[in-house]
Amino acid sequence: MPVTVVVGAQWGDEGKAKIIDLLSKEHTYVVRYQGGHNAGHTVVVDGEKYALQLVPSGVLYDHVIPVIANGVVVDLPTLFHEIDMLESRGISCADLKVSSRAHLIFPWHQAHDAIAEAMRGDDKIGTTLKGIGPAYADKARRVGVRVGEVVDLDHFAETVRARAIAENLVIVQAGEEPLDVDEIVERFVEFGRRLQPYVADTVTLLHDALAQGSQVLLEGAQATFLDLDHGTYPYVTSSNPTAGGACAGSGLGPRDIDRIVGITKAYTTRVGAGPFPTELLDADGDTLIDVGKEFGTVTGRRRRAGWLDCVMLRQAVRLNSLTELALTKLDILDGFDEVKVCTGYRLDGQAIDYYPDRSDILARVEPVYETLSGWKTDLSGARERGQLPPAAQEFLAIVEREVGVPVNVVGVGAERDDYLLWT
Ligand code: 2SA
Ligand code: GDP
Ligand code: MG
Repeated sequence: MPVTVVVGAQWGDEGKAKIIDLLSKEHTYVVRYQGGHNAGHTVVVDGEKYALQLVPSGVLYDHVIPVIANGVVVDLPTLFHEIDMLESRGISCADLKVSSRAHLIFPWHQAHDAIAEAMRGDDKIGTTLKGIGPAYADKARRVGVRVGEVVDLDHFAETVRARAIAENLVIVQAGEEPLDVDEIVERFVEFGRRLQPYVADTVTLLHDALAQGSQVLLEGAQATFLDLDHGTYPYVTSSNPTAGGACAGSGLGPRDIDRIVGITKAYTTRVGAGPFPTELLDADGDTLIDVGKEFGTVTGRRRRAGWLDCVMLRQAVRLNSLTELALTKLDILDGFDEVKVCTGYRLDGQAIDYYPDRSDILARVEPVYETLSGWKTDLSGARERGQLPPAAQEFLAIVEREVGVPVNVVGVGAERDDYLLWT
């Protein structure tokens, strides 16, 4: 299996990093292919928590070469803060490679993100305000600054200055304070200098690695239903987390990939605005948030929570060609008397057999639930299929039946080893 993709099957925070950490044991290259420091990927090892935003989650293993590929938008202050944090904890980032084709995030992107959100009034997206959307917009309108430009720092300084001056015009027009151009140029030239040893042609690197028989893991951030094309537009991020985006974002071709793992929680969460058919606005929802510690890894925002939605997961299988699921946080359902699984939607009283293409329609569907009795057992110590109580086994069997792909791994705790193999 030379190339595996890991993709969020819901609205993010499914526990992708924990599964990537697990799969990293058998991969040499772990590659982020989209998003930026809006991501918060958490790995817990021996009680030590690592919350990663840009550096791939495989970094905790010595044998892994972490790669930030062309599809990522890179915030240099965050990248170096993260490298310093990891190195101060004994984790080397010396092998890190950053694609020369990746685009950089600058302070004006964050300013534009805030202005755009403010202009939406009550209909905010609920972005992370990290400048992700504006950075991808600049890439699309061909005025972005790419990582490779730091190899010539004089030219880089000129480009950054010109961009900052142009963006200040727009910022002032929006009634905001202009940015300090000299300060930005000076600071980013220093970041650029520090970035130079990490810059690489990661497309050639990854193809050469495959030719030599290396195993490559492509790490998605955010998730299928935050995808710019296939998510709940406009309440989405500005990249393509879906498996197709893994090709564009890394330079590997579709035929290089043979395993695509969708990550789902045993329930559903979302942070930010947008439709959410199975959302629970009652005590059960509060329990999922409190027991599941559902707060944004980057922003600390309280997430929204609801029951597992198999209609979404079926759509995620189609959109990503998922070969399997990994299901995390089954342990969070331990205390419930009853557990529900959404197996269908009704629209205006009629059952529908498709995933609505419009957010306003999705906001109107009513979930159809199958209700199971809870297992009321602490699952955190379970390490084998047979150690799961019958009700938990039934839950997993329903998911496999409804979604149509096998569940291979089941998470029962936040620690690296808190999982069991289901198939
Ligand atoms: P953006 O900032 O432009 O990408 O925001 C657009 C939407 O994408 C959502 N988004 C996320 N959703 C879940 N988790 C994310 N990462 C952090 C985490 C988020 C946090 O791990 O918890 O700390 O709040 C993430 N990043 C972007 C975002 O909420 C908008 O709905
Ligand atoms: P990601 O963005 O998909 O990598 O997910 P986050 O790191 O944002 O959020 C997932 C959270 O759940 C993290 O705090 C993980 O440590 C935690 N987690 C992952 N898998 C499990 C699990 O099986 N059980 C429990 N209790 N926590 C888990
Ligand atoms: Mg996250």
